[in-house]
Amino acid sequence: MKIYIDGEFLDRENAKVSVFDHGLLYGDGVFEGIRAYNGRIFKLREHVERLFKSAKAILLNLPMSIDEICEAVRSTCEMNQIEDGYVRLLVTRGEGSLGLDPHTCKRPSVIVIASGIQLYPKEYYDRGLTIVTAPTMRNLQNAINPAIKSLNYLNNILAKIEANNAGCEEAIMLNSEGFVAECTGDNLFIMSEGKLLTPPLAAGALYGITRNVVMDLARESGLEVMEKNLSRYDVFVADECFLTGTGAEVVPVVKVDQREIGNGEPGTVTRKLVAAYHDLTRSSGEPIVKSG
Ligand code: PXG
Repeated sequence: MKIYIDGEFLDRENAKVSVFDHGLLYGDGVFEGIRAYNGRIFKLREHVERLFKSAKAILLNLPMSIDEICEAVRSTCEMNQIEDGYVRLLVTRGEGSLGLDPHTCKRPSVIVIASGIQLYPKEYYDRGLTIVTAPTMRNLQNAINPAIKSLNYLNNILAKIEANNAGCEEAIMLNSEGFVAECTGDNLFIMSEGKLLTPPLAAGALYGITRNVVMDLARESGLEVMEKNLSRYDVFVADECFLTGTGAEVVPVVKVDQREIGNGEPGTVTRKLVAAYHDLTRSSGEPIVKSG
């Protein structure tokens, strides 16, 4: 395995960052999780553009252009002969002093790790997930805005631990007003009265790339799609519920806080979107090996 760090490819044993890197000391940095399917990187540019927005929001000037970062991701996949895989792209503030002032950091580090993918068990898709609401709420918009995909993921990690303690894989996170924001690493959708609904981004969600793709796919299939504030009640009484994310793709939810959703089985619209998303991932994307 070769890992990309600041323009060099290093063996796993030698791929290291300094203990003075503010990414480690303070979670000061940003990241993306990207998938490759069939020798192509899915929505590469969208992920890199979101990385730039996250970096801008934390006043981190990337030492490379969007095209250069796309190329670093592609070449790391090629170097590791990735066909189907998971890519972690991250930028740390870089090495600095022990104090938290980022001005002491000399240069941000760009790291790309391309690995094989640990797929979610097939039964999650066949039978659907059981989830709970986490006691830990989503960060406030004026704290670390949840749209920033920062290296400080403790907000989500706490909620993930709460999900695991309840015997679940995922948990709904509410915002400070009590509306559904999203899950710990996935956006949330429901089907209600024939419409596909998802919380607006202002409810405190990540601007999910899978969320966008799924909204487009649903609209193309003739469904009405709306962003709407959702309460836990709205989720409990929904006809269908599913989550979207790069790792999970589209995954049905059949039980929330002990309430069965719909008839307790993955819904028909959900199943269609699972299949449509699957097809799109296998038929589009940035080729890893350049032809010609
Ligand atoms: N919300 C949050 C908080 C996320 O971190 C998503 C939604 C889905 O966004 P995309 O753009 O992927 O559709 C994410 C991203 C993992 C893992 O290993 C997944 C994410 C983040 C970090 C790790 O499963 N999901």
